[in-house]
Amino acid sequence: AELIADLRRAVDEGQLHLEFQPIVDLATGAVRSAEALVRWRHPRLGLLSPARFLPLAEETGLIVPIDRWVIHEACRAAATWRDRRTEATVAVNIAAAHLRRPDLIATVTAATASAGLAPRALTLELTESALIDGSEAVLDRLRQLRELGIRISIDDFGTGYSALSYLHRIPATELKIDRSFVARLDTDARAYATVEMVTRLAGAFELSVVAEGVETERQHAAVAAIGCVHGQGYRYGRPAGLAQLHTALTRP
Ligand code: G
Ligand code: G
Ligand code: MN
Ligand code: NA
Repeated sequence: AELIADLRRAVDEGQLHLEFQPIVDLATGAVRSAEALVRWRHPRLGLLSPARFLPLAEETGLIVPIDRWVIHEACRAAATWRDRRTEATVAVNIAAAHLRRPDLIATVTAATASAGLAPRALTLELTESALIDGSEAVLDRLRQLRELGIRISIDDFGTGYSALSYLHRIPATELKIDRSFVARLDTDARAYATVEMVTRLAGAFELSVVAEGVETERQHAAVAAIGCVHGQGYRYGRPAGLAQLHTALTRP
């Protein structure tokens, strides 16, 4: 309960910050994008990961102002790195509760405009579960976002209901293969087949595809051999501050 009051203050008092994790082109290693991940430096408890406070934020509705802050901050950050690599995009995670709000469009529009960022440089990561219980209004909102140029990525793909029919309806631009499949690639033929299938599915739907949670050389070789285009994980870089991402972006 006390943590709720603290969290309410956290946004206003500037206790949140972002880390960025690179998303690379598997063939060249070049950084193509970065996922923004929120962190909370609590005055007494120290650095808290999203796992510690996002569930609470979701229960209390505080997730919406937090996500809003993240979107603004991520767009500002992306504007600083677009001088270095003009095509690199930024990805932010959007909570289900936020997706249900009509004002998401206004938030995103304001954030990109005030940062001077092209809408196509922003990706919204949505989980399957957030999309599955999505109403017609949510689908309509996603279509409007797409028309503005915003990219839509389906996060943790394969872990939700995976009703393939919804892929036909959601105007996605990308699938992110959940890291649980990547983690078992070497030892589990079914995990391997899942990564293969999702990669082919992405190809057929003309979607970009990211293998998440690539940690080892073997996993990197496997996802590259399968034909996955992009990778994210400790093999390429951990979530880190903006300065470190700038360095990664200047690597060829
Ligand atoms: O960075 P870390 O592995 O601790 O993140 C854990 C989870 O928190 C991930 O599933 C990620 O999607 C989620 N997350 C991180 N940052 C944000 C954010 O700004 N908004 C929302 N809604 N989720 C986030
Ligand atoms: O659910 P989402 O994909 O948004 O979660 C992103 C989270 O995954 C981040 O919190 C990040 O810390 C974590 N992550 C990123 N790369 C790796 C990895 O290679 N291994 C593991 N175990 N976690 C990772
Ligand atoms: Mn994500
Ligand atoms: Na994910």
